Amino acid sequence: MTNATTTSPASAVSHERSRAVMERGRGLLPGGVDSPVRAYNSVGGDPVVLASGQGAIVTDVDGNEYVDYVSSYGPLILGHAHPQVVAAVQQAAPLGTSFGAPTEAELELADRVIDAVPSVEMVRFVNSGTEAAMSALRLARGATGRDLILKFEGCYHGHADGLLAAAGSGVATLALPDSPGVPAAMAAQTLVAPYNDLAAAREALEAHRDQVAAIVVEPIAGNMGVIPPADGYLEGLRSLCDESGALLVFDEVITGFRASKGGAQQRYGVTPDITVLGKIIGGGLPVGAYGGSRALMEQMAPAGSIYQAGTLSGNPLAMAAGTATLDVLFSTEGAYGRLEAMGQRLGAGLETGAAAAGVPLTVVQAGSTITAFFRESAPTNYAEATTSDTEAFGRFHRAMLDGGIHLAPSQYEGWFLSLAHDEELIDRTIAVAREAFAAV
Ligand code: KE4
Repeated sequence: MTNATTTSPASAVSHERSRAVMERGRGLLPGGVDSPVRAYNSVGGDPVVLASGQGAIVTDVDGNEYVDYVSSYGPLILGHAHPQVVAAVQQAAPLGTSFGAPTEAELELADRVIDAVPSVEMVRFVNSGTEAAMSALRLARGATGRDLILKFEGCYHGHADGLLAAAGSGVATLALPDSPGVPAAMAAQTLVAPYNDLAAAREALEAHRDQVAAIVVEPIAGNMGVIPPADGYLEGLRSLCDESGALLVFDEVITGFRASKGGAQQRYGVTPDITVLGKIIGGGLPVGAYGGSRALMEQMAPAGSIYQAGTLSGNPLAMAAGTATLDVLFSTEGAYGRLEAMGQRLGAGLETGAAAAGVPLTVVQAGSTITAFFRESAPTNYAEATTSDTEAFGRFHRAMLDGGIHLAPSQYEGWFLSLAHDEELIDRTIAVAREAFAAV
């Protein structure tokens, strides 16, 4: 098996089978993928097609191995195919893969989520982060009787129509569709303001007094690259919601159980009204969840009248994988400190390597997630993030891939660390990056 993580020159590494599979895939799936970012459009070249993962290592269909920092974009905080997660799914599957009826499995996971997340007294499971965010906003609209939503440029909350909205001409201007197929009327229910700008958020609320149902925010942004909240920003949003009657929705699909055991809301000590979750709570199986106070959540059908449903919601396999993931994560002594330390080691090594090659690079870290921005300083919002040198990132991405390091194919995604990463793999990544910066 050709091992890309050996010293074999990039040219010796074969990607023949990946290319053949992508050729077949482009005839069956739009762009050959089931989610756009996987197609490598923003970095160029052919994607590597993966065949398996074990711990922090993934193997492609040509047998090349890579240290993985995509980690399925966040769910795999334990690494790939953790034995206890695999065992949980293997034990659940022979009992039946879905029932469409209440099961104890969903209560086991609900218990753990409610116990860990400060704002959640009651939770509802769905099948993706998109579905969770969409449902959370329906709850906010139903509970407040208001229609408008305020979101922030560069924050992503899944692909529900009203959330694919681009900023209008000003923060008080209702948004425009950010994708064909999103009706203008849907986008016009959304206001978009710059992230980390409290004055802009206040202006939007004042221009639409008593009409905004919710402010929805990634408490640590992860979809324009990792961008932490400015000091006081989350507290300011909390106050704006208290003053205006809008509900505060934290989208913790990435940060939930990753930023800390209780997510970003625990790390920053700011409590939202509704929390959106996903990724880690499914251990790699399809899952999403939203939760909040009992008073709010019991407005959802059938306890209340706000409707949301799902054939596979609370799926026993996903519940088993999520429960096993949280049990291993919470029982691992010093897990979050270790993830933080590895993130710091990696970030420092990347910045040193870039400086030695004269490449402008700033690494931003939020716990176990980092982004290496190809720019001189850390961005504080989307407009600044998008001044990064994405061409340089593209060349870096390919050089890292040739060196056996698997990164998300976008400047605006995070590098996700797991408990399966260790100092040796981090140092190997830094060494490969040092060569890659020379190629940039
Ligand atoms: P899903 O519908 O993809 O499960 O979750 C949507 C979502 C909601 N909220 C946040 C903060 C998210 O980051 C996401 C999805 N994240 C992206 C990567 N940043 C998923 C990767 C992809 O789209 O393929």
